[in-house]
Amino acid sequence: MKVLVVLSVCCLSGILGQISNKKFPESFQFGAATAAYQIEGAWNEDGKGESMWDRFVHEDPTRIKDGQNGDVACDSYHKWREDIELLKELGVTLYRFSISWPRILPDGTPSQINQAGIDYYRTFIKALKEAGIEPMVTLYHWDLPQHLAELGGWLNEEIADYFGDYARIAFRSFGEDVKLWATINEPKTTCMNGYGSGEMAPGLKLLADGVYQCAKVQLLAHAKAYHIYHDEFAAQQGGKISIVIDATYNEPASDSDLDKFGAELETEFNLGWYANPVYIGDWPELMKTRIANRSQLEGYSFSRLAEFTPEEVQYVKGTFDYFALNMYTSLVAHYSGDFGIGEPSYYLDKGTSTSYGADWTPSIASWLYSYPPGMRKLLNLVWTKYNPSSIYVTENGWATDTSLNDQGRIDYLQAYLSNLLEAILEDGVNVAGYTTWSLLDNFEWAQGYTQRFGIISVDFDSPNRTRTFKDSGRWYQKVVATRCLTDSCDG
Ligand code: PNW
Repeated sequence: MKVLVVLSVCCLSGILGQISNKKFPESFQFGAATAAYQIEGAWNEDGKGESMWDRFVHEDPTRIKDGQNGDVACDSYHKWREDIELLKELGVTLYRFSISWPRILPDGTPSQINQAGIDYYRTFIKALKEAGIEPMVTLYHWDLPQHLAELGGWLNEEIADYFGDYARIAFRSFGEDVKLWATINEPKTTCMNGYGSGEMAPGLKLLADGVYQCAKVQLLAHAKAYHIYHDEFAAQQGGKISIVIDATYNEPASDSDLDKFGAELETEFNLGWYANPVYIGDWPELMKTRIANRSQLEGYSFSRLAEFTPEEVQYVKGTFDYFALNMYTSLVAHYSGDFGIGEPSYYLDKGTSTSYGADWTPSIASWLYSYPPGMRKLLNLVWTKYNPSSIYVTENGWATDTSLNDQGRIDYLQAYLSNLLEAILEDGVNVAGYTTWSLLDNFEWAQGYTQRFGIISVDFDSPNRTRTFKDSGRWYQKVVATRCLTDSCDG
């Protein structure tokens, strides 16, 4: 029995790697993240307009695994004081949350400003700052005003102009107190799930072309907000602004050149798709050539990849003050060979297939596996390829059931943070902060409340939406206090 225990400890640490016992630098900011639709509730209170997520869940509840919605969610619209108390108890100095666009502009346009919505966020931001917590504000975390969805949503280039008007109002209203802005959260997930698989709002299945158009419009919208901030506000307000990009680390399935190419394709069609236009300029070359070739063979006289004009390339290029990275999982990438010409699709354009490592730990979310070295490898890739002055890991977390004893989440966070720390100390990557996903259990989109990401649980059966620390919340609290991932750190 004893032998067995020793064996399992040895091998587990072999897979997970050693946990660093160095300290996080004093300047490193620990935080937590949430998003408006997932926590606020109050979906139609105090003048808030309807969002495309409100419409999506109400129109057909079977779209959500448990038939639930975000009408009440964590009720953070009313319970925000309690949320701030929890952040204080955790000891974090950074809180990433999002503003609901239709809460301040009910139909998405500046023609009607909902003062109650402005007041809500203003009060909240002031209270955060009084508590010594820096707000990191995302302007768009997937809750597009329904009126704009009806104009074509992220397929209509004019939405970039509407986004600019909204962003200006947000900078003007909150910019005195907000020094870290993020324009759009995970444009890839919005485009792939909202306009590709149809699993998320607005539920469209346009894998041949809609996904590319959506990417272009979101990048133009991001760039518009960036330029408005820098032209009209930055000199006075002195903040930073960027876009939040989600990415996987992609490990080649074998040492073969083809699988290495498969991993490169996977990276360019995911991370590069959004990072290249912003950090380098234009779509990745591999995407341009592959999609143009396939479009031609399919009979199109143009590329399905919604190309940028040279002016647009310049307009989007360089629109970042830091890199905001969401990182959860890794993939093993195989090159599939060029697919034959059939129904046009992003997946055929990409030409890869992916799987997960045999020794990676699966979570209850089908897409999320723990492979901690992926964090260090991806941070290095982002650092060297896109050359930002700093990186914030704006989301990273683990899905579990409702249990408060969430050792699996502790193991995941500890190993990922250890790899993040090594990227800082050993590799010289400037990771300035980390906001774990999530402060609270919340509405997990198409999965409803069946998958929990919080380090603090929420009782969705109680009208009080009672919050309770999980084991991982207590663990994180200690890490934040000691800046150390183990029982005792060097120095
Ligand atoms: C993020 N993937 O989405 C979102 O920003 C959050 O709103 C969400 O709750 C959280 O992750 C957990 O799902 C992602 O497939 C969705 O790699 C899918 C992936 C990554 C992030």
